[in-house]
Amino acid sequence: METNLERIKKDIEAIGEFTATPGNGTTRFSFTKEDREAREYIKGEMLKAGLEVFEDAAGTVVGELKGEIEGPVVMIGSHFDSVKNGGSFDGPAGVVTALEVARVFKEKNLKPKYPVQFVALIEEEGGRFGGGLFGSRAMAGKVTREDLDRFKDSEGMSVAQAMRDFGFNPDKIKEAERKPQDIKCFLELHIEQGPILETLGKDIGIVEYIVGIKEFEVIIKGRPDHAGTTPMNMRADALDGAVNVISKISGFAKEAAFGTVATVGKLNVLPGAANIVPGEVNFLVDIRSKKSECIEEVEKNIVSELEKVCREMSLQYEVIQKLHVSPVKVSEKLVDLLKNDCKKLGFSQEIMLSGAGHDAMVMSQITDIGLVFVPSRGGRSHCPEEWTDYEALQKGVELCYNLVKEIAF
Ligand code: HGY
Ligand code: MN
Ligand code: MN
Repeated sequence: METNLERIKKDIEAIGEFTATPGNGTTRFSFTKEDREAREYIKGEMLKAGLEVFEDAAGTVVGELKGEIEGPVVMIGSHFDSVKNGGSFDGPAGVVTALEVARVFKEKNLKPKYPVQFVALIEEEGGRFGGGLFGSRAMAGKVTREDLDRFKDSEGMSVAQAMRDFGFNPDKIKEAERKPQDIKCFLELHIEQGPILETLGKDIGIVEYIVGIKEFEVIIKGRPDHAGTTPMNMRADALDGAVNVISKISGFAKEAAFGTVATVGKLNVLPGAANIVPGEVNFLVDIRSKKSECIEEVEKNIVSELEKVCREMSLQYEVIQKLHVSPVKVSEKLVDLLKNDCKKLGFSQEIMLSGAGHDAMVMSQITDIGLVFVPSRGGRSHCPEEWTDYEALQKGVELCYNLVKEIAF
């Protein structure tokens, strides 16, 4: 191996320290103290690797190795934010891959023809503001200045305000945009976050398709009343309505077939007391499928169920779109290069569908993408138990190093 296992391990452990929930997984939301600590570490490692370091207008950290020519750039990286109480590998495995590739380029004094940009993307998970894929969507020109006011965290702080408090100017968001001619390709290594590679005993997942995702918030409004004195037939119970709808959602996903999945991962009941009939409920719906029409079908069924239940129970509802990304086919050229490189390196490989969303799916809107998976122990992710053996991660890093060398020269 030309990459260095100890450095890979050190990076993952160092970045994993930057969490708001020590002892209970990684919680690293964007524009927070933990974000600051992680980005300063990453910038430090990029500088040591001899890169020119800057942050784009969205807050993504970029390290650049100049090429013989001005551009287009070869880009490699992933995100450095996390979900709440997540693991140390989701995102950082791809950032550390970029750092290690940069170091080996420096060690070997490699001067590429094309500039190479090593990136740590911001707010992929949407853990703080909802939606997600923020850094890559900003690069793809899909984030508007209005979005920065519209998306808010659980304290009601907008992305724009959080950016200003952190030292970024939200009015410059459009400067983060890259044009297709600016980027030669985008390569991302990510943990699989599922059980397939471990079950099959394979080293590397080469992703061919990434599922489409639709995420939206549902707000149901009824009437808060006294829980003791209000007869059942005189209530406008927002939670009663919500559970009627939510209980149908998994059935809608199963009916849609093609591996379509739907999840309600967050539910708030207001005002939230045992002796008050819930006056308002809001919940988040996440629908994914490799077929767009399946996503539309599930959403349509949910909205018609909302219509019916709210009419029958004298409730009102609102649906607020948070994220919509279509299914993505990964570039065949990069898939073939990855297949050949795996063979050359003696790594076993599995061609896969990604059920998780990744920045690569957004970058596919402006450039060719490659997405490499390494195994997740027990298929677990988005939890403190998330783990990938360092030797397994290093195989993915080694593969990416070889691919970047092939593309950038
Ligand atoms: O939700 C996802 O699939 C990714 O982890 N953001
Ligand atoms: Mn994730
Ligand atoms: Mn991720």
